[in-house]
Amino acid sequence: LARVLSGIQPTADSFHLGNYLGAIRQYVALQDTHEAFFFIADLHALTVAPKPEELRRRTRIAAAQLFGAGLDPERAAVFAQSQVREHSELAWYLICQTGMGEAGRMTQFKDKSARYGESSASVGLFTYPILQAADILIYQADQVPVGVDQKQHLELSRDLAQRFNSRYGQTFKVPSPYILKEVEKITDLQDPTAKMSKSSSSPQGILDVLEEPNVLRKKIMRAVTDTGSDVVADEENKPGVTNLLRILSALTGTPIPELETRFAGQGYGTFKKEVAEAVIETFSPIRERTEKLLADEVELDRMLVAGAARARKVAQETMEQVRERLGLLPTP
Ligand code: AQP
Repeated sequence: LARVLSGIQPTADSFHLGNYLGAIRQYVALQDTHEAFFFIADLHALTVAPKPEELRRRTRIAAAQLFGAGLDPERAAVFAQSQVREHSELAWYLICQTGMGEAGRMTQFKDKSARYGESSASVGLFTYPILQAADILIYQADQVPVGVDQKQHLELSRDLAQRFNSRYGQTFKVPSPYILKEVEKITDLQDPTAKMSKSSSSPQGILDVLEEPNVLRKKIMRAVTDTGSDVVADEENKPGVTNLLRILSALTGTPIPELETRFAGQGYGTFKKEVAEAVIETFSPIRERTEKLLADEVELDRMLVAGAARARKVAQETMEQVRERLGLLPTP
């Protein structure tokens, strides 16, 4: 079986529709066809120094949402990144293989550090893509399901794998991104050219998986469209309508041209109502299951520890080879 691996940050109290359509839904589908590893990226979350209690709470909420969305602990190894310590170890080895210029070209660092001011952004935020490369390479992953915002980081992972292999001998599989074009970038409801994002979208611009149906409905009804009234996909002139069409199409499996025909001459109101119902229908069962899972923290933690134990076996195998290749002495 080919291997699939991906991670998601616990940087908010809920995942959003972009995370769900761009990533989580693919995780659930791929667990049936691949050997699957999915983790909550708590080490990545540390780059912005969250409060310890908040990080712990959000890590559990994130895990409960992944299981709530349909990940099955029997089929997929689901764990917190910090529970497999080898991720951090490999990150150091890869940091030593990465050029300063190469790391400096990562656009997400530029965007995120601009928010904090470049000199107060942590070094961890700068080296983040290299830790991400370690996350992927340590499992010898074939494919990495992500949104398009992660494409550049995936390129770096591929470069680092190839460089390591040519310097030290074949060690890592070179991973490929798994990006579904139709949902690669779900945009902000209020700013439909920007990506929907946990940390930069306004509350009105983001649809949270754990949000109450009424709130979801209101946000969608107030989503920015444009002055016309035609429900047609037109990225350039109607980015808001196009985003909503993509969402409805992805959630219902109806092709966009069919939706355009169905809503012809009906204006935005009817269309938005249907989008809202589709989102609510998808999120409600996930929310209910998430709440149930969160009610038993002991069991939730146990599920993650079991997932980590499975993942760690694979990670340790890779690391033994890596240490030997680098010229490090055997560990006790
Ligand atoms: N708007 C989006 N459309 C499609 N995919 C998206 N992803 C994120 N936003 C969208 C994908 O979700 C996965 C998990 O993302 P992450 O938690 O690692 O962080 P991110 O990509 O940086 O997402 P956010 O919401 O913007 O979080 P913050 O604000 O914490 O950085 C990834 O596969 C991502 O591509």
